[in-house]
Amino acid sequence: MALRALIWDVDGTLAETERDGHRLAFNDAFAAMGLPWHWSVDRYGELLTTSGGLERLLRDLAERDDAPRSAGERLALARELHRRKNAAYARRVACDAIALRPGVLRLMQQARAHGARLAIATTTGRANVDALLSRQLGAEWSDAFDAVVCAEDAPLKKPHPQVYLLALLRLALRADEALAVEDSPQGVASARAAGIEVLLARSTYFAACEGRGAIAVCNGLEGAVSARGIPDAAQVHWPWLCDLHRRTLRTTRTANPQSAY
Ligand code: XBP
Ligand code: MG
Repeated sequence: MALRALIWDVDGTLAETERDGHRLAFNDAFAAMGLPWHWSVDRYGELLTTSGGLERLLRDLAERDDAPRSAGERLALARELHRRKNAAYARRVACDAIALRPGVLRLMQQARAHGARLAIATTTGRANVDALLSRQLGAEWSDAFDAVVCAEDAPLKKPHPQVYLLALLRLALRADEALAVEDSPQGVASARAAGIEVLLARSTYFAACEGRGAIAVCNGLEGAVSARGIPDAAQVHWPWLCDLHRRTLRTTRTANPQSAY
């Protein structure tokens, strides 16, 4: 079975959007609402174990003494902050503040040149993806992708597999025909729960992630990448990924001949 699609995570994978994008935009929203709150780089790192910006706000509000006491008021406040955060994020990424990670464009082009398809599977909202990618890839960015699955389509956030299952459905592919590119443990768990093998390209916030569940691990697509049962490569490139995918399927089939692989 050939590798037919690469399914990309967005935040942390396509671009380092968290520390200098979403985090700063959350702080913009706190300031705009006159709240004396500020998420430091370290605090945001703690909060990133919760997927989803709204869910992250609700967690923080539940943990602070100076937030509204009732759950209903906290939800209303979190929704308004999240709305403002997304508007601030769009303004920030529109001025080219956050570039794609090195190697992303190259690997996308290689995959497409070999007839593979591209998809997006993200926890963030469509407007945030649009703001980032229209700046980085141009207004017609979505033409490059056969499926774009965002928070609006898959409300069950990673590590739930919903977003990846939906991406497979829209691509009309089986799990063993695709490979996910992720940066975080929640992302790896989400793709694996959908049966998809994962390349982990660690982002800054998940630099210490061991990569359990991923078939290959690197710190970036332009740097060295390692995987079990195949020689390391100096960078992540399409022929190496196809070789890895083929060997992985062969091993899985040998170990479990009844499996879908
Ligand atoms: C990462 C997330 C998102 C973003 C913020 O998504 O968990 O919540 O931090 O975006 P992924 P929202 O890595 O799956 O792309 O505020 O829109 O949730
Ligand atoms: Mg991510």
